[in-house]
Formats: sequence, structure tokens, C-alpha cells
Amino acid sequence: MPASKGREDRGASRGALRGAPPSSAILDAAFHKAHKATPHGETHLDRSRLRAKLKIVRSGAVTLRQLRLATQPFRRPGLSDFERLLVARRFGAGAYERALRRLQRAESRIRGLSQEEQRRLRRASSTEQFGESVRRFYGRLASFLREVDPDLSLLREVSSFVRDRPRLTRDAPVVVVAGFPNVGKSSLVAKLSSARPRIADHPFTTLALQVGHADLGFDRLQILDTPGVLGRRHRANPAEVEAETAVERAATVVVFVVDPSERCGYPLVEQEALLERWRSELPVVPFVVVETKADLLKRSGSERLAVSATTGEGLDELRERIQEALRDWQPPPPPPSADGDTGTEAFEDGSAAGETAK
Ligand SMILES: Nc1nc2c(ncn2[C@@H]2O[C@H](COP(=O)(O)OP(=O)(O)O)[C@@H](O)[C@H]2O)c(=O)[nH]1
Ligand SMILES: [Mg+2]
Repeated sequence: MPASKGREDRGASRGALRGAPPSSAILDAAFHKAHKATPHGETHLDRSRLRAKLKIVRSGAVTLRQLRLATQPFRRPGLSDFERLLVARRFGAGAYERALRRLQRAESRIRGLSQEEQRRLRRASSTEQFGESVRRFYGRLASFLREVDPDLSLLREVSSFVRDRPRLTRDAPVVVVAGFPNVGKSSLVAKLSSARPRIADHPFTTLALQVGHADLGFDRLQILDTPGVLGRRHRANPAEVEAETAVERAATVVVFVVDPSERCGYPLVEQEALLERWRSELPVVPFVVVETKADLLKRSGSERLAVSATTGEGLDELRERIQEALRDWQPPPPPPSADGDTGTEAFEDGSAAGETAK
């Protein structure tokens, strides 16, 4: 029944747009479907028993399908370990897992309830009793669903968060471009890869991770643009947390971008302090440090590579240094066990790519 399927799905998402709790759109769709039942039967009593049964079966089935849709993105292959960590840091540790468990519990309660009322219907012998069964079922269905409203809302938020983040593959190294806000990270990523990130002269134009691909002798090098980080770990905003997570857990190599011209609006000493902290916290991850905006200012006596996204200066050399840092890279071994819930994508075994790039 493709037509009615479309209607249910649309009904449920329209409710979400209006800001109504997810349960009300699901119940609308469920009751709408239930009321379209046209039963056949020998006698009036048979027909009305069957009508009651169809209402219970159909409203239950529509509801269960909507609950399945809500949990779909989290079932096999599920989130990668990196995504799980991003989600845990954004939404709280264990939050979406608890929501999933509560939804699974609601599903089985609804299934049980539907069977129970169908059994009662078989024994019932009057239209009044049929009506009572339907009303009881609807009432309890509605209250089960309202109980999981916070869980449904959370899972919607989490799935849209994950949908907006890049899906990394473990078959290719990840170059994470990181540094202070406004130093020119996105401009470099745009020059180095297929990504077309937003570039603007103010901090925090990049609010989430973005991936671009490049061919530097690898099939599919992943270049990750990150939001700027100010280095105040205890007061980090969500965008900074995301960038730190990418540096800590996704990077095969970090390209750390320093803006010695300070046109970014942040003093060089603070930029250097962030670099030092990351280097000491992540001793196994190779860092390629570049001083950018070389068209504005080139420090004399600096050992570091000077680059400019504007003029293209130093970019070939940067590509070479990235290649050099990735020379011994090997794809991580497949995860030890397939417990049914782990993904086929990146890092589901919990390893950071950097740990394998020794
Ligand atoms: N002169 C000059 N400006 C640059 C260079 N790279 C970036 N910018 C400018 O610096 C600002 C911030 O760049 P963006 O790439 O968005 O920095 P992000 O916040 O680190 O991603 C923008 O106005 C860019 O045009 C460069 O190499 N030279
Ligand atoms: Mg940016």
C-alpha cells in the first residue's frame, strides 16, 4: 500500500516540524489508518468484532513502524566509534543508548498490549465490549507513546546530527586540519581537497566537521576541516569539542595551521600553546605545522613551512609533507568481533587512526 505508507511518514514528520511532540504525529497517523478499516463478515456482530480488531492491529502496526523508523539509523551497521564519541560528547554519555532501550521496551509493550486486546476481543460478545477494547488499547497506546516522547525527540536530534557529520572510512587516512579560529583552515582545505567549505573573515564560520577528498597518491585521502579551537578546554563550545574530538580520535595526521600575522584576531603565543598541548597529549599522532597567510607576513628564521591559500605558495610542499607523514600508513585491522551492532565503517573497534600510523 504505497499511498498510505507515504501519508503516515509525511504525517509523522509534519508534526515534528510544527514542534508538536513526536507522539502526537504518530498517533494521528495510527488512528487515521485504523479508521479506514472496512470489515467484511456474515453478521453485524462479526463485522463489528472484525472492525475493532482491525483498529487495534492497524494502529499498533503503524505505531510500531514509526518507532522502527526512529531507531533505524542506530541499527546495523549503527554508528562508528568516532560518531559515538561525538554523540556522547554532544548529548551526554549513554544518552542515545538509553533512549534506544526505552523505545525497544515500548515496542514490546505495544506488541503485548495488541495481542492481549485481540484475545479479549475473541472472547467478547457485544459491540460495547468491542468498543471498550479499542478504547482501552488506544488509551494505553497513547500513554506508552507519550512516555517515550523525550526519547523520540533525542533520537531525531542525534540522527540529524550524525547525518550532518562526515562518514569517515577506515580504508583511507584522515588528515585533520586544525588550529585557532579564522587562521585559514577552511581556505587550505578548499585548496587541498574536493571540499568547498564556507570561508569568511570571522571566527566560527565552520561549526561542524566537514570532509573533502584528495588524491595524494592514496585512493581516497580524507581531509577534515574542523571548527577553530581556542584551547580553553574546560570552557570549550560544542564546535570546539568536535574539533578536539577529531584531532584526538580521527586524525592519522594533523595539519596544524598557525597564523603568524595574527590577522585571525588571536595572539601567536596562544596558538602555540594549543599546539604544544595537543602534541603532548597525542604523542603518537604526527603533526605537520604550517604558517599560513605567507602573502601577508612571512616570519624570518622560522623552520616551519610557510603557505598561502591566497597565492598558492607552499601548497605543493605541504602536499609532499602530508604524503611523507602518511608514507607508512596501513589500514587498521578489521574489528575483532562482529557482535551484530558494530558498523562496517570507520573506527568501530575504538582505535584512533593515528594510533596505527606509527
Ligand atoms: N591574505 C590571506 N588571507 C587568508 C589566507 N587564508 C585565509 N585567509 C582569510 O582569512 C579569513 C579566514 O579564513 P578561513 O579559511 O575561513 O579560516 P578558518 O576559520 O580557519 O577556517 C578569510 O577572510 C580568508 O579569506 C591566506 O593565505 N592569505
Ligand atoms: Mg573554517
